[in-house]
Amino acid sequence: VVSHTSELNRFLPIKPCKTTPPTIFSGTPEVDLSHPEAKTIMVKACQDYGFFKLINHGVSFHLISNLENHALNFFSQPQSLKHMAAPPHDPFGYGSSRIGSNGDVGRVEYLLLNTNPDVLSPNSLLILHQLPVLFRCALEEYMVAMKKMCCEVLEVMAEGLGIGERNALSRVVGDQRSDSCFRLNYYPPVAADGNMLIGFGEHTDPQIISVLRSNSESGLQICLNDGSWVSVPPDPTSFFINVGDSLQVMTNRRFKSVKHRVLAESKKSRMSMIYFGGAALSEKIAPLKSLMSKDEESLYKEFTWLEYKNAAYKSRLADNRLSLFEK
Ligand code: GA4
Repeated sequence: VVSHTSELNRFLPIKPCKTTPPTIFSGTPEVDLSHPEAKTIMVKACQDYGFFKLINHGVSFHLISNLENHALNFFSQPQSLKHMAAPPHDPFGYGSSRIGSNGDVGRVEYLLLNTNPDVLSPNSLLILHQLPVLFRCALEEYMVAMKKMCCEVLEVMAEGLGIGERNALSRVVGDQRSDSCFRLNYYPPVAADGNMLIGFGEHTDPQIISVLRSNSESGLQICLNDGSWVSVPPDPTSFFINVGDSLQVMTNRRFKSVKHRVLAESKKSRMSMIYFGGAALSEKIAPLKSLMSKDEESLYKEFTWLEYKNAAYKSRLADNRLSLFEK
C-alpha cells in the first residue's frame, strides 16, 4: 500500500475551484458500433458535441483491465522508480503536475508514449524499456486494438458523411507512419473537503480523434456550445470519442473539436487511458475534397500535421490553436 500523502506533497500548488457540484450531463450521445444506424448517430454527435460514447465496440474487457492493472502498479511505485521513465526536456514519458512545457499544471500523474515504432525517438525507446515487460506487452496489445477500433470508427464516420471512399479518414490514422500517441492519466484521490482541483485543464486535442477509457470515477467534463461545462458520467465498459482539431479541419468545420477538462473531485483515484489517433508528420491536414460542395472553400490555410503539432507544442493548454491556421 502506498502512502499518498508523501506523493501528493510533490504536486505543484493548484488553486481549488468553486465547490458547487457540477451539472451531470444526461445527454451523452451513444453510438452502438454494431447498429446499422451507427453512422447517422455518430455524425450528428460529432456535429452537435464533437463527442460521443461508443458501445458494443468489440474490444475485450480483459485487454482493458489487464492494462489498467499494470498501469495502477506503475503509478503506485515510488517517485524515484517512476522518474526512471522521465527523460529530461521531453514531453514523453512519466510526468506529474506539469502538462506540456509552457507552464500548465494539473493534479495528475501521467505516462505519455508515442505509438509508432517508425517515429519513435531514442528517448521513447528508453522510456518503454524502463517498464516491466508485461506492462509493455499490455500497452502494445492495447494500442494495436485502439488503432483498429479508431479506423473502424473513422470508416463508419466517412460513410455517415456520405464520402464515397470509406477509408478517406481511416487511412490517415491507419498509415504505418501515423503519429499517434497514448496517455495514461492517474488522478490521485482528493481530500474530502469538497474542493475540486484542476486535474487536466481545458483544451481541445490536436489530433484526429481521441479514444478515452476511464475507470468508474467521475471527473471528465465537456464544454457545450453555449459555453457551459457538464460532467460526463463515467462508464468503464465504453469508450468516449473526442473530435480533435485535425478532424475539425478535415470536415471544414462540420465537426467541432470538443473542449474538455478533468476535475480532480473523487475520493478514489481516477485512471484514464487515451489513444490519440493522428496523421503522419508529412500528411496535409485539409478539408476532404470528397466532402466539399462545388463552391465551398477551405476555412483553413494549408498545413501539415508536423506544422500543426509544432505549433501546438508551443501553445498553452487552453489556447485556441486552430485560430493560427484559419483563413
Ligand atoms: C493535449 C492532448 C494530448 O494529451 C497531448 C497533449 C500535449 C502534452 O501533454 O504534451 C499538449 C496538449 C496535448 C496540447 C497543447 C500542448 C501539447 C500539452 C500542451 C500544453 C499529448 C497532445 O498531443 O496535445
